[in-house]
Amino acid sequence: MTEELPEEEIILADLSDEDLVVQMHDDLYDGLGEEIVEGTTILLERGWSPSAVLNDALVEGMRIVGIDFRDGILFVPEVLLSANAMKAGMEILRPLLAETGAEPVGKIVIGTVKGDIHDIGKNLVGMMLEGAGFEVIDLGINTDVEEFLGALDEHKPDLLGMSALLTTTMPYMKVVIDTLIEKSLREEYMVIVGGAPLNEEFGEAIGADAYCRDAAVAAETAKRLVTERRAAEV
Ligand code: B1M
Repeated sequence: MTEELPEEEIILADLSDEDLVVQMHDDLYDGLGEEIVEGTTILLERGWSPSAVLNDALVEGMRIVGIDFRDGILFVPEVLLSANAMKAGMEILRPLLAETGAEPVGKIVIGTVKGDIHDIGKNLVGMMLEGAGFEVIDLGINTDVEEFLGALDEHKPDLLGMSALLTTTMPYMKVVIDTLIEKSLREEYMVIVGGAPLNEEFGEAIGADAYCRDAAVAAETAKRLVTERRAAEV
């Protein structure tokens, strides 16, 4: 009879930065939220910037999860655990990314469109926008045109931001923009869109003001659009 060897416990704090990042990719893959929180904290304590932890440890880990999800190696329940682990890490980074002494530069209403429940990218965009000095009103996931219109009316933001991760839900962005046009509201708000299946061409085709490939670009673009509009109003 063979004796089972006990699994060697990995002490995250003992790992080099490089090994810790690789271990965090594995932990994200395995949906281990506590380990992701610990790894995130360790990297920050070692002087990593919040955006480096976000991109190298969390976003890269999720990219790996996405490949195996696409290839049928991982399934929805497992990916949900990974998503929750990622969110646990993001919660630690949120206040750090949002730290800004600056005056609010503008207001944005954002949401993931109807039929779509992916919110990690949208949450990241919200964090980066907060970090860039925006007040962010986040409508969450599965947001229909009435909810978008209601929030625009209530909050009177400078911008509307929509996120979609599915090829089947991205056309809904056009439904929202067309409704704004129908109600003669399109000129009131600048519209930015983003999400993995979108591209520049799609953004133009649906009549958005800008397509943003990632959260950092979303923050830069939102700032630029607000500055340009304010300058044009003077
Ligand atoms: Co989903 N899923 N999923 N999923 N999922 C994708 C998107 C998919 C590409 C996986 C794959 O096949 N490789 C595929 C879509 C295929 C397609 O349509 N082309 C897919 C599928 C098919 C599905 C289901 C249909 C699976 C099923 O049920 N059989 C189902 C649909 C549910 C629904 O929405 N109705 C589903 C479900 C899920 C989970 C619930 C398990 C989970 C979501 C959990 C959550 O979000 N709370 C999930 C996940 C996690 C993914 C992957 C693996 C990761 C997405 C993610 O969070 N990425 C994804 C594979 C992938 O994208 N590689 C996949 C990390 C995030 C930081 O990146 O979201 O791209 P991303 O955001 C980026 C940019 O896109 C951009 O900035 C962000 C940060 O830089 N961005 C914006 C995003 N929004 C923006 C808005 C902006 C500006 C920039 O302005 C407003």
